[in-house]
Amino acid sequence: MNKENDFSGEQNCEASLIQNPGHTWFSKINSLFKTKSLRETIWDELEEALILSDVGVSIASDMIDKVKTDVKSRAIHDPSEVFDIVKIQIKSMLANGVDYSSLIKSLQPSGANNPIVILFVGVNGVGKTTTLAKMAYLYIESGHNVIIGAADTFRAAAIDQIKIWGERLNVDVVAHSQGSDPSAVVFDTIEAAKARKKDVVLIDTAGRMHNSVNLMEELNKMSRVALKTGIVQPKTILVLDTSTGQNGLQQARAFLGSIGCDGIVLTKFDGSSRGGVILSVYTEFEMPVLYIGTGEQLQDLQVFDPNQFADDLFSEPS
Ligand SMILES: Nc1nc2c(ncn2[C@@H]2O[C@H](COP(=O)(O)OP(=O)(O)OP(=O)(O)O)[C@@H](O)[C@H]2O)c(=O)[nH]1
Ligand SMILES: [Mg+2]
Repeated sequence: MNKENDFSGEQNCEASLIQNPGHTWFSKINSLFKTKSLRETIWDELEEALILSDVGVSIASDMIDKVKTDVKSRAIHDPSEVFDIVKIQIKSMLANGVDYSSLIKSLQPSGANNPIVILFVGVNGVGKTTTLAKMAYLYIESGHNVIIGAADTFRAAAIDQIKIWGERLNVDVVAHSQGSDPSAVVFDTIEAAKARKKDVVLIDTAGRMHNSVNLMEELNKMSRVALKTGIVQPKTILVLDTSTGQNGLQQARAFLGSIGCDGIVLTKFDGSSRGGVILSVYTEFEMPVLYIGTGEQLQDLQVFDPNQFADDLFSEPS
């Protein structure tokens, strides 16, 4: 992993992602090109393999068109050379010309008395609360002081869950009672952060509301309330679940509506056969994946480095 992109410490930098079972979704593509000559059906087989791993139909066919054009214009016949072109295409789609290090840096606190505030949003059960805890861990590891706001007031169990993470992390959790106004929790958490000299405010939100209030309106209100405390613009991290594939992207789009986000975390990458969805995230949200969740433990969050990731995808498992 690229250390420049990692403000968190060393713990998640070393492991090769290919060690992870989540990456079996690309092994089919690896095997397609292990032949002596290019068979006519290769493009259909490649398209099928991409779609089965949830790359998305239009992205898959677009990618194949580009590879085909390149192969034709350079008169390539060797399957391994074609495979190299596929890899280059995938790398460029993952990178999207995005400056990852500045995006990661934008999630760093800017200094005393002006804590960074991050709202974790996403549909039910995608892993918002767990991701918040994992990011809290990263911030703590890199020397920051974190406070958590329990703004998922929809279920009492959600408040208990985040309190348990707070105890494990030894971090204060500001909570109100079930059913209370999430924006009030946001306000109180930021005020507490200022009073207690915390520089990172992480806000857990609900995937649905206890009343008929539109969720988007509620998220907007939380942002407005945060701004009223005098801090800089709060950040929004969208959490997506890999195992829900293309469907999950559509749900998240409906959920977020016109609200943008400042970063995306793709959870449950471990063990999912739909990892190809990572190639569609940018197209859907115009925001790349910044982190990948690879398990249920605090350490199971990896900074996403597109080049390293693509190399890992195609390296032979040892
Ligand atoms: N394997 C795996 N499980 C994960 C990952 N992230 C979260 N989970 C699990 O997914 C389940 C749901 O996670 P939560 O963090 O509670 O999800 P949530 O979005 O906060 O859920 P709601 O608050 O109900 O909307 C839990 O069992 C987590 O342990 C991941 O990266 N990998
Ligand atoms: Mg939750």
